[in-house]
Parts: sequence; structure tokens; C-alpha cells
Amino acid sequence: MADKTFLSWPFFEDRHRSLAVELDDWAAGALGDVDHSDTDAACRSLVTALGEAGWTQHSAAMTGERLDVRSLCLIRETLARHDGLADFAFAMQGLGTGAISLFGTQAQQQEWLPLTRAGKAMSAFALTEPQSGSDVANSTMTATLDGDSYVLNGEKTWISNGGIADVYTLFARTGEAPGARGLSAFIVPAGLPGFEVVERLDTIAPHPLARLRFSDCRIPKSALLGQSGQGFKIAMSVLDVFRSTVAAAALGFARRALDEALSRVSARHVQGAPLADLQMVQGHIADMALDVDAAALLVYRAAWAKDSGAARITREAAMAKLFSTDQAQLVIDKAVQLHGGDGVRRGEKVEELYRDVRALRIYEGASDVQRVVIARQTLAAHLGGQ
Ligand code: COS
Repeated sequence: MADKTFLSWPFFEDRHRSLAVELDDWAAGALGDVDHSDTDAACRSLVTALGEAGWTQHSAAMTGERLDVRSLCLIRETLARHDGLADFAFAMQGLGTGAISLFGTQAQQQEWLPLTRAGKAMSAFALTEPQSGSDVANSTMTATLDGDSYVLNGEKTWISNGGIADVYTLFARTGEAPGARGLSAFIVPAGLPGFEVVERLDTIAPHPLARLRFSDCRIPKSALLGQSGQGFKIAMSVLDVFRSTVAAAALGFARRALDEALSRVSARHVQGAPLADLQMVQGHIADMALDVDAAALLVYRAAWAKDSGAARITREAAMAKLFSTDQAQLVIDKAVQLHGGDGVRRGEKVEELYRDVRALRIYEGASDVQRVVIARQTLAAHLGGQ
């Protein structure tokens, strides 16, 4: 039984506490036996189920509402503890529309957000390119203004929900300036002429992923999100919010691994006593519990700071993502070790968690990018205070 004492921390309001408990009850019933054999079909039906139950209402915000980052984090943590693909399905409804929530006009929001929030349309975030993952300022895909249209040319890759999304938030070079100041963000519906899914990508923890190609693909001028030339800042602002939620998903995986380890060391006997009686095992349990609580403090500090009105939580989100994803990997590795041979057997929960957690240290800003971000922010604060 997962520890829920963190819900009494002062970061939360009572509505968050009820949300976490109600979602946990729902997930225990609805996600018990999700069939992952057809990943696309599983994602589609998970989005429908999350939509019908109302959980995806939290994934986006219309003008006048706020994205509540604590709710996003609690939902991702809880879903990840039950089922990694359910967490993924929820997360993409938010990341894929994050720029529309934060920078969209009322008309843009009205067109897409009621659908994605109801689980009736799926969304994707198309930023990474074959030659630029961490180095966003080096993106080369172009959007050229031609009359009342932008014409898209180039490739995007590692796009989650690529191939099954109904709408993409896409970043392309509009050329106002070199580097970070010459990118813009667009809303691109699936299926336009010149928009092609050229490759589906398979990974150790399968979820829908694709490489996309745009060849003279025309979108209306009204597809521009925010101002032209502001794409880099839009991408970073979206990532500031959603990096905390990646950290929350890692926390959910780590909590589940700790639970699995606790059950194992209580039930498994060596030399006539439970494994849990061995001090070396207790040492592992202590490290795992400490990592889980420390990660939770960083995740909910970042979420609380954003919900309390902070304009930017770049440093807090980077700290949460770096620590939570790196430590979740260690927690899960210990859980695998405590399971002995069963830990690496296909079908065991800890084996699944071991594969599920790895990509979180790479996507939405790899661990070393988070270190760069934290160091820059810390140095800037020091220099600013001099
Ligand atoms: N929020 C708002 N604005 C931001 C910002 C943020 N979090 N981070 C940077 N900016 C602004 C800067 O203030 C700067 O503005 P000015 O030009 O007005 O001064 C501009 O954006 C450029 O910032 P910076 O100089 O830091 O750009 P870099 O190219 O050096 O950025 C990193 C480097 C590594 C931090 C950035 O490219 C990054 O986060 N990369 C990882 C991207 C990622 O997560 N990829 C995964 C894709 S999604 S799966």
C-alpha cells in the first residue's frame, strides 16, 4: 500500500488530497489489466477512459483558468504508480496542448482544448529534430510565410503520439533572428497534405513514437501560437511546467518499486527469517524511502511555486526532474535486486518499471541539460546578488 502521508504536506489544498485519493481508487479498478500488446490501441482507449472519467479535464486550461501543476503532478504520480502507459497517455494530452493553454488565443483554445480535455482528440509536442534534441536553438525545420499561409518544410523526430495524434504543437524556424530568437510555435492538425509519418520508433518501453516529415505543408497564418520569433520561449515555458510532471511520473514509478520491494522482503525468507530482517536489506529500504521522500519534496515544491504565481520555475523544475528521474532509476534498480531472478523476468512489475523509467532521464531535457539549467540559474542568482 503506497505511502500517502505526503498528502498532508502544506504544498497541497484539500481539493488535491481528494483528487489523489479518488484517482487512486479509480486507477485500481480501471487500470488493473490494461492490455499493452497493441500500444496505439491501448493509448487510444486509455485517453478515452481518462476523458470519460474526467481526469483529462486537468490536462489543459482555457483563458481565465490556470493549469494547476500540483494536480498535474499528483495525477501523473498516481497513474505512473499503476500503469506507465496510462501516465503517458495523460501526460501527452497536457504536453501536446501546453502551448495552447499558455499562449493560445480564445479561438485556438476553443477549437482544441474541449476535445483534448474530454479525451476525444489526442495531442503531441513536436520540438525535437534529427540534428537537435538538447540544442533547441539549433532547430532547422522552416515555416515560411507565403500570403495567408505558413509553408512547413523539414523533419521532427522522437515525437510521442506521432502517427496517432489529432493535433501537434510544432516549432519551426521563421527566421526573425538566428538561433533561439528565430523560432515560432504552430498548431498543426494531423493529415494535412505534405505531412507524412515516415517512421515509427520502437523502444524498450513501447509507446507511440514517430519521425515526421513536412514537405511544402501549408497551414493558415492563424495557426501561429503567440508571437512569431517567440517559439523558443514558448517551448521553454511549456517545459518548465511539464518537466515537473515528468519528475512526478518518475516518483510514481519509484513509489511502486518501493512497494514491490517491501512486499518482497516481507514475504521472502532466508535462513528462516524474512529478508527484511537483514540489516543490509534494511539499508536498501532506507535509501529507497529517503530518495522517494526527497524527490516528492522537490516535485511538489516546484508545482506549488508555479501554482503560487511564480513567473518562472526553471530552476525548481530542473532540480525536480534531475533528482527524481535519476533517483527513481536507482530505487527501481534496488527493487529489481531485492527480487533476485524474478526481478529480471518478463511480466514482473519491477522488470517493467526498470524499462519504463529509463527514457525519463532523456526526454523533455536530458539529465545533463537539467544540470546546465540549474548551474546557469544558480550562477545568475549569485552574480545578480553581487
Ligand atoms: N522560460 C522562458 N524563457 C526562457 C527559458 C524559460 N525556461 N529558458 C530560456 N529562456 C529564454 C532566455 O531568457 C533567452 O531569452 P533572451 O534571448 O531574451 O535573453 C532565450 O530564451 C534563449 O535562452 P538560452 O540562451 O538559455 O538558450 P540556450 O540555447 O542556451 O538554451 C538549453 C539551452 C539547453 C537550456 C535549452 O536548449 C534546453 O532546455 N534544451 C533541452 C530541450 C528539451 O527539453 N528537449 C526535449 C524536447 S521535448 S521531449
